[in-house]
Amino acid sequence: MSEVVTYNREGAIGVITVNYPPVNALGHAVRSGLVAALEQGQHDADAKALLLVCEGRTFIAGADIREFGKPMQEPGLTSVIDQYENSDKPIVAAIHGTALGGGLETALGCHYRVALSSAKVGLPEVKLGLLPGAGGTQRLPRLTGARKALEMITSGEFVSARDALALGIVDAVEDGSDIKAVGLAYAQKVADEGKPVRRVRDLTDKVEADKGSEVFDQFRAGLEKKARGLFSPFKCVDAVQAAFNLPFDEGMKRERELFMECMDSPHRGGLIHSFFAEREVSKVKGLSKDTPVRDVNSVGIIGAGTMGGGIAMNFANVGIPVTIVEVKQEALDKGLGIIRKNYENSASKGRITQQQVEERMALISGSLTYDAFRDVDLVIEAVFENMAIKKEIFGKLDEVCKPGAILASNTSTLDIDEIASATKRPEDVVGMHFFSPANVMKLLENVRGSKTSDEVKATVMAVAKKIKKVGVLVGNCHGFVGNRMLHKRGAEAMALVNEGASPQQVDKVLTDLGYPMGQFAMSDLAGIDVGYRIREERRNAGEDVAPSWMDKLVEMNRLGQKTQAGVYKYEEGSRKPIPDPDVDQLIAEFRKEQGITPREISDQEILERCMYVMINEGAKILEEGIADRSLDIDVVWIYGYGFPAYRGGPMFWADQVGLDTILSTVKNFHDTLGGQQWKPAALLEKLVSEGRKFGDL
Ligand code: 3H9
Repeated sequence: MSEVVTYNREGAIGVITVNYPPVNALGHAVRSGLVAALEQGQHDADAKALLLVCEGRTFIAGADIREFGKPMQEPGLTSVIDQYENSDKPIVAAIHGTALGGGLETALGCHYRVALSSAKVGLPEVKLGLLPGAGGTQRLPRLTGARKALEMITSGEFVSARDALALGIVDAVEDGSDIKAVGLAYAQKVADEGKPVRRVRDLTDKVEADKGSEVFDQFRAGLEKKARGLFSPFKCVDAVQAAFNLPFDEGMKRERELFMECMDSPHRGGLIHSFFAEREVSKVKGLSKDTPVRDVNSVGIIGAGTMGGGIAMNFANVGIPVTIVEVKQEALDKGLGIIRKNYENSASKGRITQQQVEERMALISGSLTYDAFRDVDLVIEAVFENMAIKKEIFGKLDEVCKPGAILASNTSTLDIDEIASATKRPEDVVGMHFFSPANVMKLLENVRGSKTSDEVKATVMAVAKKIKKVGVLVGNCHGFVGNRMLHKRGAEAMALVNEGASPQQVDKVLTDLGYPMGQFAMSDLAGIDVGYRIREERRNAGEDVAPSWMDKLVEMNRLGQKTQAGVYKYEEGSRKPIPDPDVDQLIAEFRKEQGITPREISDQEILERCMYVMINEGAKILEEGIADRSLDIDVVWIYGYGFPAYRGGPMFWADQVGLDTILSTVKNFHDTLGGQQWKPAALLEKLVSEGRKFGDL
């Protein structure tokens, strides 16, 4: 028998135990082990009932995702589950941790389910671009009815053991931590009471009740908005509906067909890449599990603006006290007031309780003096982008903070080494670049300076995890990974409009690709005065900065969403960008002034110029070692800029387009448009000449 699944008997109960770390995924060894162990149990005359239980941190967390795309080795999961369901002896699944995907499907093939109260269950396949492909779409609705099954399967969200009990997914919930003892006791009860084998496939009452229901069309309509651009959520609805329209075996066949359609869709590859990339980014080159990590039990923040306030909330949310320092009481009061308002908003939507609002606010204090930072473990500076001010601040922090405190800057572009040079402890200085709104966006771009110690790097990565962000460690350069690429895209988008495209045409190409918003809608959200101020500063410093039609908008006090007009106009209380003929007029006049004759620009040219300029820059970023792996860049873009996860991130997307296609187009733009941004990255040329991809690095 396989080592990963064992059979033994305890009294009258035959115990099948899965032990396949880290998450007992249903790889080939587990599937064949499950079949062999079941056979033993069936032949064990002294076993009155069987128990399926897992070792380690969790019940089976799903199919082994690493096997997807490779030839399937028998037995398939559906056949394994059929054999369990058809067992003559009743089988109890004992659930701890998370029973997910194929794991929950296996449990649904058993005849009874008992769970620890800490456990969760779910069918998250949709998050990988799939649908439950081993009976989940046919068995779950037979227990829960259509609506709840659709909710769980189209969202992929987990439900708690107690909710699962209420929904009929599990039969009993027990407190405690010893899942084997809980499972044995339940199986013993089943044996003692002579309970029958109860097959979910045979349950009919919920199916009859929801046959012909309108709920399927309601879900499809809802998904048109929620799941824009996605493929598998719609297939999930089709598969669940089959449970209500077809007999069980035919429903299973339909599920399989739809599952294979999802398997073949490009979204599956992108989402699975994103799943693993999100986990890989925490494994940083040069750091190991043995790298010491400092305790961070208290945090200081400089600046109570939007960024500082959002950052503070992350720490308060996980119980870490925060002190915010501002220059003026008024600014401090305003910042603290906004934090409270944000929490109150969450409470009014039922996301947190009023008591949690008070608990979190109690963890956030304000001060007007740096003395408040004497004992904190980490300080994050979040003032506006000005090197002289940042250096002054870090000089002061160096004097005040205790030895070993980490001094971080939330700068989005500036040189971490220069900031660190204002201190006598550059090894403790690091960038922690949060994305706005900082309490919502999942990315934390941690920036290593040339002298940042390994301990500090490891600590800021651990802090990211603690505050439930995805931390990516990157090198130091202007704009780091995310903004360096974004700036190239922004310049190209501007150039396209100068040459003849409209802002809405550029934005539509980007939203069609799957971005939540285009370049110009994003500028309006951030405020177009930000770029204006930077351009003005550079002009004042004597730099030759090209004029821009955006400058004219700022001079007309069209600053973006905050003034209800920028590149687009906005209706009161709405964030929906509305194209504005006045802006088209202004752009037309600007072109005339500049002597530009506008031309028709195709969507394909917009896509290539906006995306390939980023890919070329991404290749330079890899070449320079600013990002260690292309997946680091992918994760930055998915979690910091809303790049569609189903496309796997920009570098993964580039691999799918084909690096040879991208290189020849980049060369063409270099010849026709010119500019450093189109100089092909040496790495791109090398990869093409070797027939390799970014993902092979
Ligand atoms: C499915 O079931 C299809 C079926 O319907 C039909 C089939 C015919 N496979 O997240 P963590 C690895 S689709 C392989 O850091 P946590 C993960 O990469 C599947 N590996 O831990 C990581 O490896 P490493 C449906 C997997 O405690 C390690 O385990 N199931 C799988 O924060 C620890 O993971 C899902 O979609 C897997 N299925 O969270 C569940 N899962 O240490 C996906 C994890 O080398 N998994 N790994 O980096 C999860 O949601 C979380 O991993 C879980 C644990 C909640 C389980």
